[in-house]
Formats: sequence, structure tokens, C-alpha cells
Amino acid sequence: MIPKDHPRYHSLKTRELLARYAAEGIVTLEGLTAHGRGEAFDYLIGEKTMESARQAAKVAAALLLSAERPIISVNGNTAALAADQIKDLQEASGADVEVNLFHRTKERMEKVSRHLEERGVRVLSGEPERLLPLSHDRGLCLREGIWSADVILVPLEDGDRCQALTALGRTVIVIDLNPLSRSAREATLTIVDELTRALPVITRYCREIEPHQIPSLARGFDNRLFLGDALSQICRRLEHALD
Ligand code: PTJ
Repeated sequence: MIPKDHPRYHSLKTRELLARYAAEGIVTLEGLTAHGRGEAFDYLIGEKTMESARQAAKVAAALLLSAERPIISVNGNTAALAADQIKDLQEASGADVEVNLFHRTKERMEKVSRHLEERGVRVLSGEPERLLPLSHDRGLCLREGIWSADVILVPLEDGDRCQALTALGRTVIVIDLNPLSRSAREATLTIVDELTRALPVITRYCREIEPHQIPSLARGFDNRLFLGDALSQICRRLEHALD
């Protein structure tokens, strides 16, 4: 039992949730360590959405709305932490959702898909093919899903697939707390923020931005500025950590 007045209540509840989903086989043990890395970076950015991340989320909304075939790629951690928020974003953006796992087994694919569907997410199904040039199972995807998409939102991505997708000319949006990760640096657009904070911001912008704003938002951004701002914020916080 975690007391509500514990200063790290939210963090401890999230860990408890992930541990439960790990026991159920939705999250992997590796996913728990990935979450820990994320938490460390969240400390460094101050555990709140930075202004540059909010702007990046606005651009993400414009990219999703301007896409012909937008898709959200969901892994175990994302399903466990943010199934309801994925449902809201799917509604607001019209994007498809495909489950794509690094630690892929048929059983996990089914568990993660069922978990999402029970929360109202429409999940693409079909026969996966090894279409992406990767030696691991993230190369498996649906021809009518990720393969055909022009804009792909990949929360908590591994760098390999991000690189493969951008090399194939896809627009890749990544949500990653680590601005130094390969995914963050390889993506077309990176939102350096915590997944459950970033998704509702993208959803809100999908509902709020005017159609005439979309083309300039979707074209006029420089991802290096977003990454640079996140790194500057981390440096500033470290410089003043003991003030
Ligand atoms: O469910 P699977 O089998 O597809 O596996 C999923 C994991 C997360 C294990 C897999 O994709 C993986 O190994 O990811 P990486 O390469 O460790 O990358 C995860 C990135 O997400 C790291 O850079 C973390 O800093 C970041 N991260 C972790 N939790 C969050 C996060 N970023 C945003 N919000 C979070 N909650």
C-alpha cells in the first residue's frame, strides 16, 4: 500500500502498475528497465512538459492531421501506461493503431492487442510480414498498416526501427524522455516528454488547431532546435541543482 502523501506517490503508483502488467505478460522485464531510464531523464527535465515539448506536440498534431495514412505504433509499455490516451488520440487524429513489439511472441501480441481493444482502441489485425530491413522482430509489420503509413507515431521507440523508417522516407514522430537516444536523434520530430503527459497534449492540439494552420506547422520546424532546447534545460537544471 503506497500512502497518498508519499512525495513520490505518482512515480511509485506507476511502477506498481507496470510491475502488475509485467506479471500479466503485457510489459517485459526489459520494459521495466526502459521505464527506469525514462524516469531518470524525467528527473532531469523537471517532471513537467517543457515549452519546446509542447510546441513539438503541436507540430505532431499537424503532421498526424495532414497525413494520408497516419498510424500509431504501440509496444508493451505504451499499452500498459497509456491505453486510454491512445484511444483518445486515435479518435482525435483518425490514426490507425498497430501493435509492434521488440520482444515479440504470438501470446504477447494477443495480450497487448486485447488490452487495447478492451479500452476502446481499434487495433489493426492481419498477417504480419518482414517488410522493414531489420534483423529483429520489429521488422515484422502489416502491409496495410505501418508499411503503408506516411506518418508514424512511435512512443518509446528503439533507434533501429526509427532509422529504418526514416530511411524509407516515412515521417517518424517519437516520444522519448531521453533527448540523446538514437530514436530521439533519428526521428523526424521528437517530443522530449513523458508519454502520459505528451499524448493528451497532442490530442488536444488535434482538436484545437485550425485547418489553415496545419501546412505551416507541419513544414516549418527544426527538430534539432527541440532537442537542443531539451538538452539546455537539463544543463540549466544541473547547474542550479544545489542552489
Ligand atoms: O514491449 P516491447 O517488447 O516492444 O519492448 C518495449 C521496450 C521499451 C522494452 C523497447 O522498446 C526498448 O528496449 O526500448 P529502449 O530502446 O529502452 O527505449 C525506450 C526509451 O523510452 C528510452 O530512451 C527511455 O528513456 C524512454 N522512456 C521510457 N519510459 C518513458 C520513456 N519516454 C517517455 N515516456 C516514458 N514513460
